[in-house]
Amino acid sequence: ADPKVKRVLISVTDKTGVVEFARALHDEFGAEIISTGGTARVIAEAGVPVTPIDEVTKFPEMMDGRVKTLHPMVHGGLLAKRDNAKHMAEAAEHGIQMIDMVVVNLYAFEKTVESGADFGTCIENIDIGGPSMLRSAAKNFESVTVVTDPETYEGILAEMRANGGATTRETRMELALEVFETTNAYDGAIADFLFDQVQAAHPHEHGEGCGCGCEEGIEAQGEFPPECALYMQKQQDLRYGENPHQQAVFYRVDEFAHEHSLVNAQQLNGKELSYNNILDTDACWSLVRELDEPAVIILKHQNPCGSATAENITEAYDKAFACDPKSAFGGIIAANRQVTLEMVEHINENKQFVEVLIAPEFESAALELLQQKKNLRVLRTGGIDAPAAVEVRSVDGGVLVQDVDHVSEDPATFTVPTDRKPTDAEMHELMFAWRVCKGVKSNAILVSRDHAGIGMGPGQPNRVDSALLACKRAHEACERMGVEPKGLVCASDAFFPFRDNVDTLAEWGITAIIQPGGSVRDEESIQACNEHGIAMVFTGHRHFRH
Ligand code: 93A
Repeated sequence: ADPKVKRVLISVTDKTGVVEFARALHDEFGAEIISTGGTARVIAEAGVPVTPIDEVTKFPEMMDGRVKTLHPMVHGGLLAKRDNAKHMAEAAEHGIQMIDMVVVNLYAFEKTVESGADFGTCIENIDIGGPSMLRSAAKNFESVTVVTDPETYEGILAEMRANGGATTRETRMELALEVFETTNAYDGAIADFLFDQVQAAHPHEHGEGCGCGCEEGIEAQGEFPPECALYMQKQQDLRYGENPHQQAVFYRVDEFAHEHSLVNAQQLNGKELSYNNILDTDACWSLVRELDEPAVIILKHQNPCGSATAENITEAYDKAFACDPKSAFGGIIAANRQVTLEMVEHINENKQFVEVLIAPEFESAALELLQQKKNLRVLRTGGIDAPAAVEVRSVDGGVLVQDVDHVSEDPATFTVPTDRKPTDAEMHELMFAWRVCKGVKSNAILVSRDHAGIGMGPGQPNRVDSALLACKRAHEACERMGVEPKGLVCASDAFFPFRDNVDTLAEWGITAIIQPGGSVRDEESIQACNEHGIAMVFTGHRHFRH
């Protein structure tokens, strides 16, 4: 038969409903109530008879309450197996009486941490005795009922009333499970807290992979992931994948698509899109949509090797092409305005071999000229809405879903930590570089001049290498264009961990820098800028692209 609840130990921080519970246990079931300091006081004041814990342990609560219930009189009474003669004989020998029910909730550790309490207070609020009792009772759920949530008091009383003053085994086992879930979460919170403290004691470069959890401080916005069945419909069988020995298919997902998505673009000319065409066109189209002024992006292998904004789309194309004509060969072109005949004529004059040209619209004469090249894939999106809200990538055995990365930060929130502030012209240029840099693979450095991304340093695992590449390309571009390498500004997708990036950029004549900031060694980079007379802007946002 289920053991009747005759002796109950109550020790709670959250005292909600505890008096009523204790009264019912005493009045209706004749249970003896044992309790610790504060809890005993509350119960006694309400007129319910209660045995103070020190009468049971024959020890006073000591060390500011750190040791109250940690005693064999308590734990023996909880852990002894009632059907084990040896256990019961040992209990009898030492005068240990059985405890049939434990009612415990823990020191509010998490609340204490959240309240911003000092370190010592947080430590003091690590409950040791409480979890110990919970665990002892839960382990011995065959005989002991363990209650840790005031919300369950009523239900437990009801069950005892219906079950001759005992709980059922099923309930005790469920309660035991609840206990280990609770103590598991509780220990997790303590470990998180100490982890932060240990990390704080060892300054390090915060950033991706630093492992300190600083990344987790960023809250996801709104409902996420969006309600989505991920229903995929085959859009197109592809001839092959990234390489000819790989098979591939292109699927559409209606939930992700909108009117002007790549997946809905109308192909007006050219061969079938290949796997790599689709990938690169997507990157190119996504990036050109970030720019408000007439803009052209020329992209190769996921990176914008040409990027520019201008008064009109033809001029934007000319400037984008001039960034790096060699890399532009075999690239993708995306325009954020109607493609003009003039622009197509310029593409032809440059003898630029183009894989895909994507734009919202095409002048009819422009299209006619394009259609003379039967291989050139021409995609018309019909408009230029904001890109889709979510992005999905596959990993081994799963998929990753995230919000699409937009440059949505408000420039009014940017700060300038350097002695020299950027001039208006520099600030304008920096904003262009910042937007385009988002589309460059990390570590990304983009050097721009006159609203053209003339130097790109993509994908290097070492930011100084990215910076060097970008500067070198920018200088080559200036030489080709026959202009002085002046008025060069630079954007970095993530912060500078050391001042060497600034020193490198200074050597190549960069006058202004835009970057997120947030390194523990920001001061060194600021110092370097001040030495070189560089103006630097912190955006507080980073734009990794992996
Ligand atoms: O400081 S403790 O870790 N040491 C103990 O021996 C002990 N026994 C119970 N904390 C201990 N408790 C906790 O005290 C309980 O988990 C409960 O949260 C709290 C109730 O204290 P009081 O009855 O004095 O309000």
